[in-house]
Amino acid sequence: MKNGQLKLVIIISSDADADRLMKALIERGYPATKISSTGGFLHRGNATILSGVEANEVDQVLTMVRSECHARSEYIPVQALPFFGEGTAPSEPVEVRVGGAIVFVVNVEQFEKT
Ligand code: 2BA
Repeated sequence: MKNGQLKLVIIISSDADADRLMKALIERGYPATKISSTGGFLHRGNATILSGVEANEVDQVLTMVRSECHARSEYIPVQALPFFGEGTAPSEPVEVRVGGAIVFVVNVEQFEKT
């Protein structure tokens, strides 16, 4: 990385989408690190990808995120949700958005490689 304005792109996505996105990022020469993570709402495994890039590369990274991470709907039994808990009487499943990506772009104050 050069010494321009650096950005850290933080991407939270499903595991399956994250694998494809990692491949796409690396093939195009963007550095990326994948961390296993867990969603607080669904308690499912997901993946967090960190990619430190130049400010003028952020749009290209976001284009790849949009093409690899597609949102869809799933119906989850209400008992599986943390705020209802076990022992809740059965009722209609709840529609929840899964897949897709949550993206934060933050300024990097300092970058060092030792
Ligand atoms: P989870 O917290 O497990 O949330 C999974 C999906 O459940 C969310 O998808 C959303 O569609 C739904 N959901 C979450 N909280 C909800 C609520 N209080 N009521 C109704 N539905 C709710 P996404 O929004 O695409 O988020 C996917 C994952 O991204 C989240 O997994 C979480 O791990 C992360 N995430 C989302 N927003 C975040 C934020 N502001 N800060 C940090 N992590 C975030």
